[in-house]
Amino acid sequence: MNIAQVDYDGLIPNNVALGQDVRVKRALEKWHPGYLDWWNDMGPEGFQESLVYLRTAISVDPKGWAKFDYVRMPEYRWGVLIAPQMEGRKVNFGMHKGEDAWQEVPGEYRAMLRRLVVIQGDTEPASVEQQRFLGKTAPSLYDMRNLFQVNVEEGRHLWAMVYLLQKYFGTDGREEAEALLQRRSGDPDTPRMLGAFNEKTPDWLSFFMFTFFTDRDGKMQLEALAQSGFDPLSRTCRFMLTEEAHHMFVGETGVTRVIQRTCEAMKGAGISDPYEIDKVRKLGVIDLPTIQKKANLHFSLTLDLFGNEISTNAANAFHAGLKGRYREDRLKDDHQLESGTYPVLRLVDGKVKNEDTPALSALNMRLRDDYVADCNNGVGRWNKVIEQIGIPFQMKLPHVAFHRHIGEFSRTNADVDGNILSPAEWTKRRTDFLPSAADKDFIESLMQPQFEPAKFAGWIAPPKVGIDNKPGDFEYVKIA
Ligand code: BYC
Ligand code: FE
Ligand code: FE
Repeated sequence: MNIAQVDYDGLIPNNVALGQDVRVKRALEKWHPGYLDWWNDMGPEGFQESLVYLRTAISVDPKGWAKFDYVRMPEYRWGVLIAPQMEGRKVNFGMHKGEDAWQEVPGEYRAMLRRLVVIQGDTEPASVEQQRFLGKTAPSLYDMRNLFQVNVEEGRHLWAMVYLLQKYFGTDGREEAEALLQRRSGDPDTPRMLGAFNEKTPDWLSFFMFTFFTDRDGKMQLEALAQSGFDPLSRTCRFMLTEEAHHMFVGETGVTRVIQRTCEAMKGAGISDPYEIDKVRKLGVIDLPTIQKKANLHFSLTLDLFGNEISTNAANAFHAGLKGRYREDRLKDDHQLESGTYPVLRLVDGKVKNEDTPALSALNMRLRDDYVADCNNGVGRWNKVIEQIGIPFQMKLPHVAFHRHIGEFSRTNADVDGNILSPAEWTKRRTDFLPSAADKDFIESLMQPQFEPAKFAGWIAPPKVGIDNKPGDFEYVKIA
């Protein structure tokens, strides 16, 4: 069978020849009911019976891989899809550089590889759990549909990692696959593994910030894992990245539409000072300084997901050929990094300073730098909208030392410009930088559902074009 075609005949759509792999097929079929229980318990609340206009992958050919149709979410065809094998692919970095890429797990790297797959897998259901109540306050059916699209695809990403666990990691893989259905975002006893995935996503501005910032960490990590010398992981991540592009789109256009609506409302009311917060809020839109605070929060929480700036784990994973740099294959150096250095931002005697560090140890920092650059491009596009409407305000990423819980800056307090603050100053000024209880209450007051086709809540502009080129009055979700 052509790898680009997906086999839809069995219970589990796939392009990995599951039909000929009885052991793994059975293992996945056994895991399936638990997955559906999880989806029904922890997936989008209140809309499981609704018909949602969703895309489903039918091929892994980048030119035409998805079809759109109305689907009830629990009936979505979650499947195992991987990108085509590249003939003669090699390990492209680390000590095994130049050897044939591995089709089986190298014994000596089993534990390291399993940990990477489990951590990646854990984030996917976590995000669904974090977003499960948002359907009820969707600002439009268009947005609701996009939320559910992201949710079902994060569900599929869990399937992607579970396939790797079941196929390549034997009994312990099976146990990890079960555990992925047991942990719960924010649960004090069985939390999800990484910090940001235990935070709340309480409102739609948070959702858009999350898909802008946190799904973008997903993109960076998947790009790094797509470089892996373990070929099945590489191929899996390559296809996940195709889906991830839409998540970026939802975040970027979501925030842009909020900003646009605010600026247009200000202009209409003749308010030019963005800091006239009460006046702006009276217009029923979110003032720009509060949008900035939400960005500060989600950016800083997401930076923690890159781990410690200086990390032996990261060095080991690179050295072993398991996790590369962002777009490793396009970089021009020796791809082994045994000798070079990389500048790492550190806290030295209470001051933020760059320090040259062995390049291998600094890989988390490097990926984070690439991430920050990618975020900045998006922020630049937000600012174009503000500028075009003519409001004197610029969105800006906070300093990387701001509001951190992992790494170099977790033991200090910094403001958004990276100035170190005393604990007392931090407490006093915290709500200058991060949403206050009053900010949260205000945003919550705006979160009134708008479920009529073609209509949008007053705090967000309509999108430029519909999904799948549908007209403006298209009913993206038929609510049951
Ligand atoms: N929270 O050596 P270090 C996505 C732990 S998002 C809690 O610096 P390393 C998605 C760390 O585990 C992408 N703990 O760690 C987005 C370690 O503990 P142990 C997810 C943390 O390994 C939106 C210790 O601190 N994928 O896909 O270099 C929606 C020492 O740390 C945290 C991946 O992350 C934290 N934030 O870096 C849906 C890829 N940070 O083992 C989906 C796989 C660190 O010593 N993961 N620790 O007990 C990795 O590559 C790395 O494990 C990490 C951490 C980058 C996460
Ligand atoms: Fe994902
Ligand atoms: Fe995503």
